[in-house]
Amino acid sequence: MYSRITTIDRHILDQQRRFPSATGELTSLLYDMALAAKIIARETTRAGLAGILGSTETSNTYGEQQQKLDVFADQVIFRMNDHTERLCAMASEEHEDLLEIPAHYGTGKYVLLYDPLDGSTNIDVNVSIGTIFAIHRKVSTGGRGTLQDVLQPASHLVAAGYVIYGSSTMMVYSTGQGVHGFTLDPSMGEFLLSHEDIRIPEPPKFFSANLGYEHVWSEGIRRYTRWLQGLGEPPRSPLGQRYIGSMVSDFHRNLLQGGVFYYPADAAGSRQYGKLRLMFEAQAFAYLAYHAGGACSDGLGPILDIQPHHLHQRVPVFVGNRDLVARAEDFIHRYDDEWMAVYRPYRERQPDL
Ligand code: AHM
Ligand code: MG
Repeated sequence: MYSRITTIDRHILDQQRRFPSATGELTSLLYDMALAAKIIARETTRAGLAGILGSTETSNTYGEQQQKLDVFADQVIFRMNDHTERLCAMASEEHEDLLEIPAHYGTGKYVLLYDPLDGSTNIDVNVSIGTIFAIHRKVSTGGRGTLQDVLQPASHLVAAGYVIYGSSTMMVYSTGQGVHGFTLDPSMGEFLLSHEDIRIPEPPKFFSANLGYEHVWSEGIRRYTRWLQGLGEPPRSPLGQRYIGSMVSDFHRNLLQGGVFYYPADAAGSRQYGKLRLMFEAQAFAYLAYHAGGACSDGLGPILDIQPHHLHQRVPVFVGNRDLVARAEDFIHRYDDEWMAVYRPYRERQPDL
């Protein structure tokens, strides 16, 4: 028997009550994300049956092939939010430009950034995938949202979260007052509070990186990896290695069990700025890690503090237990001057608004 049952709706409302001046718009926006998550969950679990699997003809702004479920999830989130008058604009990883609110609808004081289905190359092999979202407050002065509203550092976020479509569907979110996880009961269609006030545990258990790329990594990243394996200086006990290749799942596991996930830049070659997207992936995880007692860095400093310059900006990511993230920065600062000289100007570029 449960001792206390809390739905996500009630939890979001309880959080809002802590801010007497809150108007309820953020609360409603989070409800809508939970509803979108239920619709996407329904389709991801039925994907094989519905014959929806496979690739569409189109590709996204990175030239990568889109899966049909990406398109579906992208549209669900957009349509859920385009007419509510809570948003001034949206931005999705699947679209090159800012998504404007249709002219016949009013606008509101927030901007929503989302990656509708991250890790979508895993869809065809039944590996967990996820939706990532982040919410900034409108800062521009006109009626409609602009790039200025989107290109804000993660330290300005008012909320962020993700949904993981795995052995069960979970939604994890924060509005800056702890990180909370909810598990979907499919029979009731309700997200129920299952993980209250998540803190990244100590000691950490895992490191998560694609070791297949070691040949393109810098000296600092290679030494860092050996250190995590218990083979470097200063001595430490080795961590286990786990890598799913679906960032929501890798982050989620480390959030609950302790560890570090990293997707570094290549020392040279095509990914010298990393692979992951600052606005659609890294900002949300940086915010969640911070509010769960952890840290997130691009190897030079906190991702929370990076002033974005481009909607589809790339960023190296190290996220998880604080000391493991700090140690990555340490190795990079000691061994990777050459790479830093290439990356720093990109990181510090000013937005062209
Ligand atoms: P995507 O946004 O195109 O799905 O790519 C992001 C995903 C992350 O979920 C994951 O951490 C990473 O790509 C895996 O990349 P790789 O296969 O290079 O290890
Ligand atoms: Mg993605």
